[in-house]
Amino acid sequence: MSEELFKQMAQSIIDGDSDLSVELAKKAIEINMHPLEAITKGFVVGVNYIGDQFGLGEAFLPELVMAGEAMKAAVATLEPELIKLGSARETLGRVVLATVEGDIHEIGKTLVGTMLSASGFEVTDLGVDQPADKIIGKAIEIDAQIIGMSALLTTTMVRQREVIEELDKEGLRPRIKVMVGGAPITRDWFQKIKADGYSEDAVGAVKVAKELMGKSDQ
Ligand code: B12
Repeated sequence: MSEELFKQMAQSIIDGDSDLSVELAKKAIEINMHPLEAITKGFVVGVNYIGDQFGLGEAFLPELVMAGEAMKAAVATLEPELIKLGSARETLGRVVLATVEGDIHEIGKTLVGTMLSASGFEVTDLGVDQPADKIIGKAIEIDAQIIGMSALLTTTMVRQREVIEELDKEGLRPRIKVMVGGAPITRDWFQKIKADGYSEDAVGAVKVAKELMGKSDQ
């Protein structure tokens, strides 16, 4: 039963059918499927497929855009459920989250933000295409302990390093810790740019953020 639903979810993204992806997300809620399971085993499979096809030249920009919209709509439908299931008891820390300058991919970043909020972090999500000075300025303004940066393009991941270099120059680390992620981000890259934390998915992002706050046992 779930397997069939996962397949339909993936297909709705591949077809760029937002109405259907929202309907399937609602169905998942109805049958008490864990929202993260619906995202990772269903919808993400579809968006990854389209991404691969695009990379191979077998799918084109309009299809990528439609798939992105359908994915965004499905995740937005599941977000309130993720928040409800969250284990928030106290404020674990303040996080400024952004997709770096030149990059407009927001789905993964938003999912990381939702999971962090659901787990008790106060998240200020600046959105996409955010330059270093905006990210750092906001972190200072709200006295954030963590900056989380998403980058989905190999051409924009270098922006993560720029923010870290700027923080170092201003003497703002280790007061502000930096966590990085996004599809092209690897452990190698994270070590190379001397970030404080890295995760390849939203569940791992929560774990890393807790570790950075010295609260890994919660
Ligand atoms: C959907 C999509 C789009 C949508 C985005 C819609 C939106 N509102 O976000 C649109 C159509 C706008 C788009 C545009 C482009 N895209 Co695009 N896109 C994708 C696609 C298919 C899926 C991305 C996605 O949402 N995945 C689902 C989410 C849940 O996963 P995620 O983002 O990876 O996030 C998870 C983790 O990475 C991690 N994470 C993410 N952020 C963070 C942050 C922190 C702090 C942490 C700890 C963890 C973390 O946790 C998340 C949740 O598990 C990818 C392919 C892929 N497989 O990644 C291509 C892809 C990223 N795009 C690509 C390209 C080339 C483009 C364009 C340049 C195309 C063009 N010619 O115009 C433009 C770039 C525009 C720009 N300036 O940014 C390439 C990048 C290639 C490269 N080597 O750089 C990819 C890989 C496709 C491909 N195979 O060629 N894209």
